[in-house]
Formats: sequence, C-alpha cells, structure tokens
Amino acid sequence: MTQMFSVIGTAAASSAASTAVPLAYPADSWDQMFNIWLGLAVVIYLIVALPMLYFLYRFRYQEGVNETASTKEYESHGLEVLWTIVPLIVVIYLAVQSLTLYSEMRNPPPESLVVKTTGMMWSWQFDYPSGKTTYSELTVPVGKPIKLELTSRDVIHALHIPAAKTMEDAVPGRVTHLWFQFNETGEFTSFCREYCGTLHSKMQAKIKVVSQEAFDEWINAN
Ligand SMILES: [Cu+2]
Repeated sequence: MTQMFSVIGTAAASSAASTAVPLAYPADSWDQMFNIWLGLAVVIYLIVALPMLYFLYRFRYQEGVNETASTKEYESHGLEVLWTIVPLIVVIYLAVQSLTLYSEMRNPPPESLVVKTTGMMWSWQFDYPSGKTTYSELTVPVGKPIKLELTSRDVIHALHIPAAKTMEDAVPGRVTHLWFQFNETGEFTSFCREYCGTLHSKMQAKIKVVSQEAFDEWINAN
C-alpha cells in the first residue's frame, strides 16, 4: 500500500514538475490522470502477476503430494478483508480523481472569453462577442480561458483540439460547449472529429494564440 501511494505520488510529482507551466488546460489534468492510472495499473499488475507466477509453481500438481488435503489450511479472513478493502479504496480514489477532472472540464472559468462556434460542411464559423466573425481560423489571447459554444448548421460535427486535449460534439439544434486555455503563443490545429461527409478530413481550423495586445489590436481592426 505504501509502495502504491509512493508510486502515485511520484507520478503526480513528475507530472507537476514537467508541466510547471502547462502548455494548455485542461491538457495538464489529462496528463496527470494518465500518469496516476498508469502508475496504479503497473503496481496492480505486479501485485497480481508476480504472486500468480509463484503460486503456479508452489501449488503445482505433484503426484502423491497433497492429494487429499483440505483448502481449509490456506483460508485467511485477514487476507480476504485486505483484498476487499484495498481495491475499494483504490477505486474510490480513482472515481474522485476522475470526477474532479470531469468537473474541471465541464465548468469553464467565469472569466472565459465566449466564442460562438458553428460547424458546417465543411468549415467552422467563429463569432466573437465584439461581432467579429471568422471562418476556419480562431484567434485567441494567450493565458485566457476560452469557452466555445458549439452548434452545427447541418450534421453532427465535433471540435477536437489535440494540443489542449479537449473535444466536444457540435449538434444541430443544440448548444454544447468546451473550454481551453493556451499558456504559450503559437499556432495549433483543431480537427473535426465526427465523420461528416466527403471533406470531413479537410475540416480543420487553425488556432492562433497571440498576446493580449495583439488580440486587442486584431479584434478591433476591421
Ligand atoms: Cu465535420
């Protein structure tokens, strides 16, 4: 158990260290979650697989040995309780950890910049609060949470931003949402992630992350 938690701690710490200033939210939480689940999976695998190999050898059939022995001598209430309680704690921990990430993903920070996003065969339309509209190119300020309110004009699309590790369906007649934040300037690509016809694979939008000053200048220009 101690070993298990030290692995979790190490995974969380290495994740935190390598992403002191993460490139994007909520990508950092996904990375942390991946490390925690991977660490736990490795530990559980070793706890299960190594004793299994030992037991395979230790209790193998040998003619004339233990032919009439009862299993009673191997029963242990303490062990039964241990391997019921420990997995229960692990599963509760994973559930809480997953729900925390889910809650973070579903709830954009209140200071988010809201951009109405409409998918159509086969491009994306972005409507800013200022009234500015762009197609297949989303310009956003660095270090600011962006909330995309998604819908579709025709069929179901999905906006996927791999660098931010976030994705949501764009459904006709319904408004869905996602949020992300980039902490470095640069250009990233978003993809349509729901097959929507002939040019689905070309249905990309460039995401330009610029400084706040450059964004203000751009949004106020015609
Ligand atoms: Cu599409």
